[in-house]
Order: sequence, then structure tokens, then C-alpha cells
Amino acid sequence: MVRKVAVTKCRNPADPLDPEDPLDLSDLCDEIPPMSTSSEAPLVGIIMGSKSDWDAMKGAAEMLARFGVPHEYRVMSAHRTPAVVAEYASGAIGRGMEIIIAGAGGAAHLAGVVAAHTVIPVIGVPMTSALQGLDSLLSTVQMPKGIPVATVAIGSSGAANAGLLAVAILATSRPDLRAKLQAYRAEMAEDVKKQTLS
Ligand code: AIR
Repeated sequence: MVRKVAVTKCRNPADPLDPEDPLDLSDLCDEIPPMSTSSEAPLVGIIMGSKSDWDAMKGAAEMLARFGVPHEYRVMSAHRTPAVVAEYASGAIGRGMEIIIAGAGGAAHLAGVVAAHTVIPVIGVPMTSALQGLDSLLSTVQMPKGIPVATVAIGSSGAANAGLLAVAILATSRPDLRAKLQAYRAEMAEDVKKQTLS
């Protein structure tokens, strides 16, 4: 018998829980706003190992929202819900997704496991941890030859940069997005030039 595997997502509090579904971890997502963004199919999936990662990972979502990129965000764990991760990653291309951003901390295998199940680019974000994120960084970045994960910096800077890197990848075939990215860089440069030390 094939067991139904639900993709864990951050449930809208207005929606009922599914009592039949032991994999429904959506109660873990109380502090994460309902999944996303727009009615368009997501181009980027943002996933994280725990709701405790959201404070940092929301930087990726904010960046994608700033550039108008349809995206979604969900909690799923390579260790606590491995079947959910496999199903999500395997189904990403079929759902029209082009990039997955995966954040996890400690023994951070989420990005690597996702990359093993799909050929779309996977960006790994190491979360801060009991070891200041060094364990997360090494377990995300040190992938074996053949299965790449593009790893960004530890924590919230990394999450924001993961969003920007996703935009840059999408922009290779989307001139409008490339123009927005160039405008963002110009704006950032202007801000730096205005900075004074008093
Ligand atoms: N984690 C969850 N499943 C596998 C891993 N590596 C990570 C989460 C989080 C850390 O464990 O990504 O960074 C602690 O999770 P929690 O839920 O205990 O706060």
C-alpha cells in the first residue's frame, strides 16, 4: 500500500488540521505567516529544517518579495520528516519551480538531500547553531562530487543573499529581473556613498 505523504507547509490558521495525517507538522509553523506571496505558481521554494530557522530565513523570502518573484516557504526536516523532503524535492520541477533555497542548522543535511532529489539549482543556507554555525556550514558546503549545493554565508546575511542569488539565476533569462537587480545594486552603492561617520 502506498502511504499518503503530505507536504508539510505552514498552514493558514483558518484552515483545519488534518487529524489523519501524522506528518502534518503545520502546528510547528505558528509563527510563520501562511505560505506565500502570490497566486502565481512559485518559481522558488524556500524550505527550512525548523520554525526556529524562520527568523533568519525570512530574509530570503523578503528579498524575493522585493523583486516580485513568486515563492513559497515551508518547514521540513531531512531528519525529522525525510519522506516529506524527498517528495517535495522530487516534485519541484513538476510544479514549475526553478530554484530551491534550503536552510538548516547543526547536522545540516537538508540542502544536500534536496539536491540529491532534483536537478534544479539548490542554494544552501547554514543556520547559526550551538557551534556558531560552523557545523551547519561544513555539512552544507562539503557536498560530494556530482551533487552540488551553492552555499551562502551563515545566518540572516546568507538567507538574504540566497534570495539575491536566486534572483540572479532567474535573471539570466529574464531581462526585466536583470534590470531590477542592476537598479538594486545602484541603489545600494548610492546608500553607501551617503554614509557618514559622526
Ligand atoms: N534541523 C532540523 N532537522 C534537521 C536539522 N538539521 C535543524 C534545524 C534547526 C536546528 O536543527 O534546521 O536549525 C534546531 O532545530 P529545533 O527545531 O530543535 O529548533
